[in-house]
Amino acid sequence: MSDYVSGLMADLKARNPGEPEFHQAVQEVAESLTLVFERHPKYREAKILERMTEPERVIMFRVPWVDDAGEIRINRGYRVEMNSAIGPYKGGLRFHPTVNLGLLKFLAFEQVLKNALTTLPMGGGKGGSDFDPKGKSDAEVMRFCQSFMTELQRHIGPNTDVPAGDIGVGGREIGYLFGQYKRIRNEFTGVLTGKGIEWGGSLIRPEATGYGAVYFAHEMLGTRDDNLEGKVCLVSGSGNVAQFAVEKLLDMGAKPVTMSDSNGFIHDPDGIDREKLEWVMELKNVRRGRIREYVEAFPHATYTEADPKGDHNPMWAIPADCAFPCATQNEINGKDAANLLNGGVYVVSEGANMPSTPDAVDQFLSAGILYGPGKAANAGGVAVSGLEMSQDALRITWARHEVDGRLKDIMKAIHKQCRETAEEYGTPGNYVNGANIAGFVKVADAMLDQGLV
Ligand code: NDP
Ligand code: 2IT
Repeated sequence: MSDYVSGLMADLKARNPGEPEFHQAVQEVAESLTLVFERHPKYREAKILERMTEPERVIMFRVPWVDDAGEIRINRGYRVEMNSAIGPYKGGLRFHPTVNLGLLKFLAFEQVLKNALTTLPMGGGKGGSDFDPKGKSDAEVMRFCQSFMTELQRHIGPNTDVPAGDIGVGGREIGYLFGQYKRIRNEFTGVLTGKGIEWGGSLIRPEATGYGAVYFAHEMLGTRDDNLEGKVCLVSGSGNVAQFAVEKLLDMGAKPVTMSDSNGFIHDPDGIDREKLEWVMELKNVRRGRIREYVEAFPHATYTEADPKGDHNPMWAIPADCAFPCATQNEINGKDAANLLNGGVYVVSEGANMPSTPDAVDQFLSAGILYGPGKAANAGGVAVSGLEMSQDALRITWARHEVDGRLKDIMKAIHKQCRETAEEYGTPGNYVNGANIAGFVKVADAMLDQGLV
């Protein structure tokens, strides 16, 4: 690490104590940027990275609501408006008990660079709450969402800040949030993405992140004259991103064999086919059940309970060709990475944000496998959110094949930028450097153009 980067990191940690995920995300980017700062001292002199790591604005607020038993509950709401150099703040909302300011700063920081890679004009932000939708009734979720939006609405708008979904926030939550925004502001605008198709949503938005991560893997394999046909794939998670990653893997002729949730994973050596996937979608999206129920419906599969005290996740030790982590941050540690490599995995395409620890990333890079980091590989979701904003502004709806075609082109363009940038900076095949540098340079140049703001 250069003296400049170690100084910057020491300062960042002192200014932002107790935010380990934020430190981790910035450290990885700063290390990639050493190569840029050597060639272009102007970014260092203008303190671009120091400015990029300080949110333009953070909003924190009380979210009071009443549960079905009549008891008053208090949660904390957040919106981190990180960077608006290339467009309105854009990024998801996460509802999960682990949400805190540091976690959202990591996600918002990643989002800035990711959005820059999409080729669309979107700045970066992230928000959410420590509210846990699990086990809550629809009425409770609605009351929470209405209270959350009653405060958030004064800070967002279709040209200011456009939230969307993330963990714990799907179509149901976006619906309740949108309804309350419309009611308070008396305007029907594209203030959120991931909306229902009959009320301003875009076709392919629910599918986009999972599909995009598979398209990205397809592009990476293409550089080795290879493809996904017949490949055994490990997928983690069973939410929005995981479900549509599995669907697209099936379209591509691959064989997905695992899915998981925070309680454990299922392994189906026969492959999760379309019928089984449909069953999982019903389980997760309608019944809101647990993945362990899969083995009752499909007894050839096995279920392994997660061991919170374990030093690794045995799912990543299953022999396979490709891995698609689609659950959460830091779900692949150093031991898991070693197991993946030992098990024959040579493609990792990240549907989740920062699912691999720094140790895991180092191992993937040293092994020279095709490793697509989240900010490139999962950018398809926010890219189609950008397309949803365009359709809302034009008051039109594009056909499914039109949006899917644009998504494919965008994933191809992201892959090309990462690849060419990695090469330009002397680290061919390193998509981490490629993504970090290409995303940074686009935002940094816009910041230089716009002066010290
Ligand atoms: P969902 O809430 O739909 O699904 C999340 C899945 O991950 C669930 O299976 C959940 O299990 C599991 N999970 C969540 N937290 C943990 C945890 N701490 N440990 C183990 N498993 C966990 O969210 P999404 O599918 O939307 O998001 C998944 C990942 O993709 C996240 O990292 C998100 O930031 C990223 N992402 C999402 C995009 C989108 O468009 N939705 C876009 C780009 C990235 P359980 O039900 O037990 O909680
Ligand atoms: O992490 C992400 O890119 C998302 N959760 C999607 C953000 C969006 O605005 O669609």
